[in-house]
Amino acid sequence: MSEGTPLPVVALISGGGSNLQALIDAQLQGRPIQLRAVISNQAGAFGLERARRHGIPTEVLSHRDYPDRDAFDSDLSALIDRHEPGLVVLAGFMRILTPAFVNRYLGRMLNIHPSLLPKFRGLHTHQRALDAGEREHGASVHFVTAELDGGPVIAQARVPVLAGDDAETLAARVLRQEHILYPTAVHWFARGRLRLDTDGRPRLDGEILTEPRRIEMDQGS
Ligand code: NHR
Ligand code: GAR
Repeated sequence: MSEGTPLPVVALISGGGSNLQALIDAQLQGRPIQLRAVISNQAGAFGLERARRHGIPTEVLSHRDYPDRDAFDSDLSALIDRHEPGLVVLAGFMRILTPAFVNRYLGRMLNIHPSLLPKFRGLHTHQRALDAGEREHGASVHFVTAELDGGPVIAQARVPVLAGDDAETLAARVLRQEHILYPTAVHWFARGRLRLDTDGRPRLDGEILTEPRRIEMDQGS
């Protein structure tokens, strides 16, 4: 069953789109979100195919067609705004966004990042966690700010690092958690339970989140 007026959402992707799929599934299960469009900077992204299968409008905007980030981001925001989203979700989106772009969507743009922030901002997080000898790793959902992967963290899911792991096995374990974590945080936002305060702090159910909410599902191993 649906739960009130759905929140219009635009998703930005670059790749496989399994996190997008988790959000599509949440919508199909009656979560109060409506994916209005999926925009990819990569024409071949499999996530575009996932969107098409569900009748969600898709757009490709290749950063290679632009002289600089400002020009790309300016067209990207024009594309997004056409769909009048209440929330923009980065779901495996691989382009750093300019401060002007980020500030336009401040408080209404989320990212899922494959590490336990503030550890391992940026790329290649799984290999870096292994190289650092971490025994625990995971994923974080945060509000996007101009500081790369530095915005306030809302929720995290942890996984163990197991003997014999390589970046691929570890990434797969993290990804399974992401598919629970992201729809959960998006649902909070859609229900008005989650917001970014004017002072830059995230609030959940009226309470300031002094540390990320932990949500881990059962892990077979
Ligand atoms: N933009 C801002 N301003 N702030 C954030 O927190 C952002 C962001 C854009 C993307 C996702 C992030 C991640 O979860 C994200 C968060 C891309 C890069 C990167 O280095 C780093 C972090 C993230 C996304 N991108 C290269 C670039 O030059 C290109 C890499 C590639 O194309 O493979 O843009 O990890
Ligand atoms: C996910 O692990 C996501 O956290 C990560 O890429 C994967 C995308 O998978 N995001 C980044 O690394 C952003 N730089 P998906 O396309 O199957 O959702």
